[in-house]
Amino acid sequence: MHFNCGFALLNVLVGVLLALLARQRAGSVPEGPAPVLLDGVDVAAYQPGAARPVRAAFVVLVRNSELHGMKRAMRQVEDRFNSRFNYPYVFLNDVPFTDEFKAGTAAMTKANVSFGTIPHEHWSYPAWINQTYARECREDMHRRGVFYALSESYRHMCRFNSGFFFRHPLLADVDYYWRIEPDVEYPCDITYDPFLFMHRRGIKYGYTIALHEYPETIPTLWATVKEFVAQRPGFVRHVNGYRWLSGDGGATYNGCHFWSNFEIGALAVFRSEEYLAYFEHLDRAGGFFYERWGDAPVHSIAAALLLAKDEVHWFHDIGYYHNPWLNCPQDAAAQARCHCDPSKSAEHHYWASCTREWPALPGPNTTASEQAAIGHGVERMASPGRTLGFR
Ligand SMILES: Nc1nc2c(ncn2[C@@H]2O[C@H](COP(=O)(O)OP(=O)(O)OP(=O)(O)O)[C@@H](O)[C@H]2O)c(=O)[nH]1
Ligand SMILES: *[C@@H]1O[C@H](CO)[C@@H](O)[C@H](O)[C@H]1NC(C)=O
Ligand SMILES: *[C@@H]1O[C@H](CO)[C@@H](O)[C@H](O)[C@H]1NC(C)=O
Ligand SMILES: *[C@@H]1O[C@H](CO)[C@@H](O)[C@H](O)[C@H]1NC(C)=O
Ligand SMILES: [Mg+2]
Repeated sequence: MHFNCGFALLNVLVGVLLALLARQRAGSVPEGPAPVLLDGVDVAAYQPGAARPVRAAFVVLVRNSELHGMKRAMRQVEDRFNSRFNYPYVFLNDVPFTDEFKAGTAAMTKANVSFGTIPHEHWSYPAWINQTYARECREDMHRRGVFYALSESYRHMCRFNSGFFFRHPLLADVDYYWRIEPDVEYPCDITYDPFLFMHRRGIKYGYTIALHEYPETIPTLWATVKEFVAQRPGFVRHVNGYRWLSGDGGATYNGCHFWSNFEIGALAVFRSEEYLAYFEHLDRAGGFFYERWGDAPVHSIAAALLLAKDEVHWFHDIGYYHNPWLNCPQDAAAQARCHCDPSKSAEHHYWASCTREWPALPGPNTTASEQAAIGHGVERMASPGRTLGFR
C-alpha cells in the first residue's frame, strides 16, 4: 500500500520533470537559420512575450474539427519562421474552442496563443436579409453546380472575413495580421520579419498568389462596387489598380483577386472609414447571402482601389501552398532554403496571371488630373480616347 502510493507519486514527479525538460528543449534548441534582423532591431525583441517591433499576430479562423490540419500548418509556420520570431496566434471560431483544440495548438509553439469566440451578430443573418429568398438562391446555385452553393456557414465565413475579423477584441492591440488556415504549407525558410518589412516600407497589404474569381459566385458584385464608387468619388485612389480589376475601362470585372487564405496586412486599411462604408454598402446589397461573395474579391477590390501600387506587395519570396495552388520562389538561391518545385508555381498559369500583373502595373500613383476624372464617376473611365498610361 505504502509502496504503491509512493511509486505513483514518483511516477507523477518523473512525468512532470520530463514535461518540463521537453518544454525547456522546445524553447532552447535553435531551429532553422538565424533571423535576418532588419536595421535597429535586437534579437531580444523576438523572445516570446517581449514587445515586438510591430504589434502583429497570426489570425486564424478555424473549426475545432480541424485541429490536426491546424497543427500541421503551425508546424511549418513555426519551423520555417516563427520559432525564431515568436509572433502570437489569435484563433477565432463561431463556437467556443474545446480544451483539446487549445492544448493541441498551444503545444506547437512557445509564442502566446489566445482563443476567441465570434460575437453572434458577426456570424448570423442581418435583419434585412430575406432568408427564404437566400435559400432559393442557394438551391439555384447548387443546380448550376457552383462550389459550396448550399453552404450557409461558408457564407458566414466569407462575410466575417470581409467585414468583421478586424473588429474582434483580441485584435484590439494588433496593427498587422497574417492569416493562416489549417493544412496550408510553407515550403521555404522565411529569414526576415515580413511585418517589420511592411511597416518600414509603408506596405499595407501583402499576397502570394492572385487568381481569377469564378464569375458565378459574384454576378452583381461589380455593379454594387460601381454603385458605391459613384456615390463616393474619392474612393478610387489608384487608377492603375482599377485597371488591374477591369480590362475594359470598368465595364466588367475580370475577377482578379489576391487569394486571401494568405494575407499579411495592416488592419488600419479595414478599420478605415472608407473600407467600413464600402463593406456596409456591400452587406446591405445582400450578395454575401443571395450570391456567394468571397472575402478575397471583397478585400482585393478595396486594396486595389484604395492603396497605391507600392502599398500592395507580392511576397514572391514566401513559399506557400494551399490546395491546389503553390507560390514557389523562382530564383536559384532561394531553392537552397525551399522544398518546392519552382516550375509548379502559380504565376506560370493563366488562371493566376493576376499574380504578376499587379507588380507590372505602371506606378506608383494616379495623377491629380486622373483622380479628378475618376471623381466624376467610374463610367468616365470607359469613355473612348482616355489614355491613362496603362502599359
Ligand atoms: N470556426 C469556423 N471556421 C470556419 C468555418 N468555415 C470555414 N472556416 C475557416 O475559414 C477558413 C476558410 O475556410 P475553407 O473551408 O478553408 O475555405 P476555402 O479555403 O475557400 O476552401 P477549401 O478549398 O476547401 O480550403 C479556414 O481557416 C476554415 O477553417 C466555420 O463554419 N467555422
Ligand atoms: C498573451 O495573450 C493574452 C491575450 O491577448 C494577454 O493577455 C497576455 O498578456 C499575453 N501574454 C504575453 C506573455 O504576451
Ligand atoms: C422573401 O422571399 C420570398 C421568396 O422569394 C418571397 O416570396 C417573399 O415575398 C419575400 N419576403 C419579403 C418580405 O420580401
Ligand atoms: C501615393 O498614394 C498614397 C496613398 O494615397 C500616398 O500615401 C503616397 O504618398 C503617394 N505616393 C506618391 C509618390 O505620390
Ligand atoms: Mg481553405
